[in-house]
Amino acid sequence: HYSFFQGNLRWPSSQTHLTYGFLLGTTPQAISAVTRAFNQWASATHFTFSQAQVYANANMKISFHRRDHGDGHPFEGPGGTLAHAWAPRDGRFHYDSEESWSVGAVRGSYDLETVALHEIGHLLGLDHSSVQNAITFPTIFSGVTKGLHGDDIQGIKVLY
Ligand code: TQI
Ligand code: ZN
Repeated sequence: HYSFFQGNLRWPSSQTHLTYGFLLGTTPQAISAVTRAFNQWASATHFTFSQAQVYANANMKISFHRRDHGDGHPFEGPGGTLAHAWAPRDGRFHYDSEESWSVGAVRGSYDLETVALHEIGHLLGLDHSSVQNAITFPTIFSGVTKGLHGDDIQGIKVLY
């Protein structure tokens, strides 16, 4: 089953449109993959999303970093944490640039879009689910893709 962060952190119910932005230098492949992930969440929830004109003004900010990147949660190189995102309404979503990333299922690499689906779940207020096929389940394998699950959608419905 889905779960929420302590305090049921969420975006204001009146704010159904949220914007996202990419740090300058983000690759077009990553931008496309994350955009597809936002589109998946939009088609299954009451949210709509668009890319902010100005990165600094975006509700959710996506960037790639390696090792110590100043937020107190350093990446540790290949392996370990792949990406992290914060609960509402922080908006930060960081990928570990030292992981092997792919678009789609590629042996030994992590699918950018699948990981974005998971991290956007956190950005919207979902903590981890106990349902194996849920995108918010706390395990993912390299070389595979995953989509949204009814449990994730139900979680958003209940939270909002
Ligand atoms: N990153 C963890 C995650 O996103 C960071 C984390 C640990 C976390 N504990 C948390 C975030 C509690 C929110 C609440 O879960 S990760 C997956 C998963 C990671 C893990 O690199 O381990 C995915 C990144 F859970 F599916 F395996 C992406 Cl899809
Ligand atoms: Zn997670």
